[in-house]
Amino acid sequence: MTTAEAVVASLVAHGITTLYALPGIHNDHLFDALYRASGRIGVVHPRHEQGAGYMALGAALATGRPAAYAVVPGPGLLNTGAALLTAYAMNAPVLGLIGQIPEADIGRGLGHLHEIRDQAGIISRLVDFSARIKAPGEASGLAAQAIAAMFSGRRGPAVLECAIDMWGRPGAGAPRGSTQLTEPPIDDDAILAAAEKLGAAKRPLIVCGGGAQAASAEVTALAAMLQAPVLGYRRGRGALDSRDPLSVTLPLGRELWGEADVVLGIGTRMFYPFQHWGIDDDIAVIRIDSDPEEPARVHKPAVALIGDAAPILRRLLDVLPAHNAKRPSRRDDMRERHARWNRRFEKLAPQRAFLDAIRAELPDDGILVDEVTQMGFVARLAFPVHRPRTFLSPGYQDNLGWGYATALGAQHARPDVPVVAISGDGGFMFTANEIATAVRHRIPLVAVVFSDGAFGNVRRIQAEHYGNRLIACDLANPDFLRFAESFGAAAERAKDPAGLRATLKRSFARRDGPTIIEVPVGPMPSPWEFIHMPKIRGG
Ligand SMILES: Cc1ncc(C[n+]2csc(CCOP(=O)(O)OP(=O)(O)O)c2C)c(N)n1
Ligand SMILES: [Mg+2]
Repeated sequence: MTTAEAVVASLVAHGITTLYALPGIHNDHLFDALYRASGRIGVVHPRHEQGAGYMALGAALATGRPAAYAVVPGPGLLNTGAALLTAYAMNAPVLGLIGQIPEADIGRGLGHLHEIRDQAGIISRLVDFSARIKAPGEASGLAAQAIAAMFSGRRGPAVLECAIDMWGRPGAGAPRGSTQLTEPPIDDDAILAAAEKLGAAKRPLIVCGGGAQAASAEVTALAAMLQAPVLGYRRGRGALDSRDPLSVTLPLGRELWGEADVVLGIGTRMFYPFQHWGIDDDIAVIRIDSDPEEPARVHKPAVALIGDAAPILRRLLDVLPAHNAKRPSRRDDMRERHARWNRRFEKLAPQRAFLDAIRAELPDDGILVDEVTQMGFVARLAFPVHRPRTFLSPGYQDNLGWGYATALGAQHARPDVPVVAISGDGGFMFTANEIATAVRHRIPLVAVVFSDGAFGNVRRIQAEHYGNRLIACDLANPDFLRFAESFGAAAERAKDPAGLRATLKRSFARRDGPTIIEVPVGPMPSPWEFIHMPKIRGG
């Protein structure tokens, strides 16, 4: 086998059935190997490399499975930079296959096509695991190692580089099958300590991050056992169904943080609690995290459990009943608190009405991909999420423009459920070129573009805090309907929430290609008072 054949066979052996990839001469042997493996692995070719990175990210987030992309070196790699950065910030298992100049000339500065200084060094700043395949015999082993690295310790992306003259070279060994991942053994002393603390708690609280998405059943059982509210904001949403009165987002989560005596953080950096709301010694912190460095990064926890959340929580659920105090049901109390915050959320009625229309049409297992937009900010707070991995929000990079292409990847990887992307007119145009990819590959993504003719969020900040000195925030837009239709996509316009609901119903029924829905809107009320809230603990 050639290096390329071995890498392709390795992807297949690890259950990867699509490569999101944009070709170029450095990777011609790789694409030829893909051609010959076409019964086992497909290629989706986007129109810009960022589309390849984001689509792999969307596929990984929507499935929890590894996803891969391939691009040429230099500009190709850099074009995927924001997607790779976001994959890192979101601990998403994305594998990048990046081309290289001729092996013998790497580092010599001769100025080969697409050469970039110290490509390996740049990559090593973006991901935790990276390597270059320096001989065909290394290909299968490195591919297996890269994919294993994506699922061990702190989860995240990995990159393999391969030189233009290495892909086609014969001498590679057979692919290694799915690597058996060795999780650290569960620390039974720590389980007992956690069970005793949580069992004795008067007002326990659970905080979920992205690491809880694979432990939804366990989180649900633990919340019921403890009668503990479960805070999930963005990455943690959907670990507990929003219909459960114990399920909270911001800002109710902050109120509960202020009252809690024991908190269990599951696969979360606890960024809002620690950095915004404050921490003191009256709350015992228990952490579950796959990254051994994470639990003590900001505040030393009373107990830290290292590893995958689901098996740790299952052990905790076994041990906890023997230590658990009787607590009254929190159902009525939580209902009353939700009602109180819902009244304050009335300020956000314009956004909520559109989000309600989406929720009414999107089935429980349908996926919403949010954006850095007025609608997205409110969705993070108030869009009901019923299942894990059905609310995708771009993590702490919060990079405008991730939405459309990431949602395409999610929809491609989950053709069985409807996926809807919400964007502003600003964010949508970052990757609107990928409508061509959606049409070419018949991806039935529904994108709702809320068009206010502005980088609205920036505009409002300039209006409110900079004396209305507006700069660089007004937008000249295409006619979105004619734009979408010119690609061969379906296009609709909705004027109000009822209209949006009707167009969504039609759009979700269309399964052979994409739909773009434009919703013209005016300025929206600010959600920021509900997101950036002051300290509530620690003086
Ligand atoms: C990569 C990136 N560049 C810039 C920003 C800063 N930014 C945040 S919101 C925003 C405007 C968004 O405009 P639009 O998508 O139209 O949404 P709207 O606020 O109008 O609803 C900008 C430029 C960002 N978050 N990410
Ligand atoms: Mg806008």
